[in-house]
Amino acid sequence: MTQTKRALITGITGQDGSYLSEFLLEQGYEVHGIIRRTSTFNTDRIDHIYEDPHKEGVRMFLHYGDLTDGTTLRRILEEVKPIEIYNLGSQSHVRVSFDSPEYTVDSVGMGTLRLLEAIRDYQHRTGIEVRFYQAGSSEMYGLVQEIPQKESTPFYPRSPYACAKVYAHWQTINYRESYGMFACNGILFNHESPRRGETFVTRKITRAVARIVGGKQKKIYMGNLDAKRDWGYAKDYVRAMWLMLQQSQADDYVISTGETHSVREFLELAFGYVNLNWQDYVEFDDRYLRPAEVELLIGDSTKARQKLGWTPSVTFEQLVALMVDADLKAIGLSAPNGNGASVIHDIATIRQDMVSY
Ligand code: NDP
Ligand code: GDR
Repeated sequence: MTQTKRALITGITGQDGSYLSEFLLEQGYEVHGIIRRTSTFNTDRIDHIYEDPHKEGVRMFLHYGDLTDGTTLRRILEEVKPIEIYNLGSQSHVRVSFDSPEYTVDSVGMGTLRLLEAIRDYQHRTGIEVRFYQAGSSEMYGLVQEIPQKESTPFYPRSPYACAKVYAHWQTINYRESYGMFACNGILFNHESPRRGETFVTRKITRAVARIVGGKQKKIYMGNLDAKRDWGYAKDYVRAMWLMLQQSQADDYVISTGETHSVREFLELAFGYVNLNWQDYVEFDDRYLRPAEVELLIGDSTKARQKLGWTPSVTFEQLVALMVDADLKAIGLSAPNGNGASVIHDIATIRQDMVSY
């Protein structure tokens, strides 16, 4: 009889956590996720895969916990006994990290250390190997040192968030080298989807496009339009996380498309997709600027392509189209043409416009 593979995910309620859960369930895993207690439900992205734990054959379970609470992490580890852990939990907004640096660093940096320590003790006590994935970020490259950025490119983090991710990255390597842990760093460049948080620039734009078409919004206020990012599709990127943990050796990998585009180009495409001119709707607001900006990111994922056999499946143009389509659909409007209709399989929630950044 084959043993059920059990995975534990921190950040399961986020964009990546939800896609990774779907992917692992499809692969036959039992999926356990850590969620934070909130006064209103925050499980929109995973509601469609969650099942009543009283039912027979259920393979997805949620546990209350927090990366700032080491005792609970240890307890969950003992209870779940996972063979793979994906550490996706974090205060993941770069601009917000300037407002809440201590909390960001606690959850992103110290949170990773707490989890690594818990795994080290668990492995030592039980002799069971746990494979660990750390959600590293292209933000760690920060100020441009080399183009394109690859695994060997030096880091120059430019925000509390990025500094904390660099700390988590090096701790992950240290636990691998010091204790022989199977611990991998994914250095993932920006990846987006209809489930992207509404305050990240791509989703802020596609949501605004839909709301402007639907007459619910007149303008969109933005910061630096010159920033360039290497944007991919989140569903492709969670597959890479899993592939890293299936190798015979733990290692670090850049995951990226290898193309870079400015925020302005994203605006042009997204508004152009519904036959609007972005310049008629976009206003500047300096509150969306960052104290220090990351101007240019473009990744070289040759190592992942060669060793993991990973390739992205969605182009920049397709990504913009599928995100606009999903946001139109979410407010009851249809796509402007047939393009991308087949990829509208996502939930996209429209919330009150009380968010900033
Ligand atoms: P999201 O912001 O969508 O999700 C973050 C998740 O972390 C949520 O489930 C959130 O819970 C949870 N979380 C926040 N604080 C804590 C905490 N203190 N303890 C436990 N969980 C917490 O991020 P993404 O899904 O986009 O990203 C996943 C990971 O990958 C993050 O670590 C991010 O920094 C990193 N990353 C993301 C990239 C991207 O382009 N998306 C690129 C590179 C790295 P809640 O729902 O309760 O807020
Ligand atoms: P980023 O993503 O900081 O790259 O971090 P974000 O979408 O927030 O910003 C991308 C670029 O767009 C510029 N920008 C704006 N950004 C936001 N959010 N709102 C605006 O109005 C706006 N106007 C211009 C920004 O200045 C920036 O240059 C994301 C997160 O998911 C991180 O967790 C992850 O690690 C990295 O991607 C890789």
